Amino acid sequence: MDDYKPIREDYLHEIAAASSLDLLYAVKVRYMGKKGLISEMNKNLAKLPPEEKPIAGAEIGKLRNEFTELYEGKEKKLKERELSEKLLSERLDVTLPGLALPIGSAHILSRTASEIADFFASMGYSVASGPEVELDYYNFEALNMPYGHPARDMQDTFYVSDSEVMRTHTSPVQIRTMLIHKPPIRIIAPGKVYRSDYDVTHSPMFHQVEGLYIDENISMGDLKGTLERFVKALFGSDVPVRFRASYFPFTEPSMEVDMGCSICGTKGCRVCKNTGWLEIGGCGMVAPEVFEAVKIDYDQYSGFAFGMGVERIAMLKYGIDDIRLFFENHVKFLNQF
Ligand code: 2NM
Repeated sequence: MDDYKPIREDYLHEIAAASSLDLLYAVKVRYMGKKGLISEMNKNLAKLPPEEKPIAGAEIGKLRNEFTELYEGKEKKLKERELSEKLLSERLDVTLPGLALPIGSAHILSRTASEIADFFASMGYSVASGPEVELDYYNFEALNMPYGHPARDMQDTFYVSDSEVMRTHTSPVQIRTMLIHKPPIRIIAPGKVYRSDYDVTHSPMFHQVEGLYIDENISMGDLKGTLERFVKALFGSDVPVRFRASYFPFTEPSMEVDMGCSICGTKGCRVCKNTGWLEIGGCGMVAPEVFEAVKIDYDQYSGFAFGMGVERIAMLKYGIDDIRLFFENHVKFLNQF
């Protein structure tokens, strides 16, 4: 029995000194593990005389129970301590204000394109789209601009291959739509277009919204009324609108659309070059050559088409004098809108 006393003393000390669950567990293994001291003591029972074996055995059992109890008590204490330390170190103050991240917003060009699209949606138009790398055929040929036409000049058009171009307008979307759908057709085609041109009013990539309305008995009056309503919706109901005779290969007759200069109130200024008028787009009645290309019977149907540059509309609306500002994306410029 006396042999067990120092072992018990050591155990009490070691349990008391164990300052973490890991250390405590190591103590347990050393005393009560498979190859621990208690196991060794049980093995040594064999060496005792038979009459001492049960007494010593009972004593070892008592010791094991006491050790286990002490271990469990200490384990509970350490677990509680580690938990409260963890809770303390990971404590969150949920009442602290969050990080004030700057809030983004739609780009002024997106907003202008949406405003244009919203007006035409209110007039019953739906939105159509197509590829930006376009077949020469849809971009030029079907629009009455055959091989050798000046508008196809290498100086303006980015050629991707002999038969493919970066679309120079969104009109090929109208061609694709007319090839797939029968009239009535009432669509707008907003999107990116590409021309090799770069100065304060030209960017090699810019945005257009074009529109097309085909049905029976569609007239110039429908065209003029639609675009007049459009200009007044975007720029104000008292802004005057005029149509000037012009030429496009894909419309006949063709017109340019002007609005009264909002900068000088039509008196004449630097922006309108003293004319009192600003050009905001082009339009016309769809030409018979285009109807032939898409196999729509122009004895039964007629239609109008129009197109405008989104950058130009936004420049006129907000008095922006350099197109490059849209693409440099300085936050101080963007935040003004
Ligand atoms: C414009 C001006 C005039 C136009 C014509 C067509 C189509 F495909 F129907 F023939 N799409 N867009 C058109 C007509 C575009 O932009 C200044």
